[in-house]
Amino acid sequence: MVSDIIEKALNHQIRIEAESSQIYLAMASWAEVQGFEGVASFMYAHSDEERMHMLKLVKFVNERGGHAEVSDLTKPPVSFGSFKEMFQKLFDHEVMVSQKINELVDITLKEKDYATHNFLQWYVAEQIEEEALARTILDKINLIGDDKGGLYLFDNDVKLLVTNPGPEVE
Ligand code: OFO
Repeated sequence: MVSDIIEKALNHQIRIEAESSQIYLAMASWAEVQGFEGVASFMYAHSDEERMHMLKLVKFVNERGGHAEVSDLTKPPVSFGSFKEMFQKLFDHEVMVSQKINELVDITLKEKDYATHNFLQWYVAEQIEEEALARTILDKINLIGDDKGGLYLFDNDVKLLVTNPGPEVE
């Protein structure tokens, strides 16, 4: 059984994961409109992943006798300036999420909720990967700068990082 404190903290994380999914969906749409299909596929897939992170938390809260809440969400930006700015935002966002996960882990220790603590280890490992990937991409984009040819090649490259290319709409 989850305590009220843990339930509230997990519900807050559910909201953060849902908002992450929305932000990356907005990035995908913006990239697609700019004609950068590779970046768009990467962002669509990333948005799906965040939804999966959210669902995993929903299931966990409910399985442990709590009630996972679906909350309202903050509207993400419509446009992102440049790819450099967009990937910087993505990196900063992942750093913020890692911090939130760490805070959650801290709460589970204070509450002596070792089951939730154990469950959250998956998120701790996932955040290490997500931050590393975001940093790698940001380093690449910083090297390219505003060079159009470089951006074209980068768009092709980033496709290779996609395991699930996202929605197909005919
Ligand atoms: Fe849910 O891992 Fe990114 O934000």
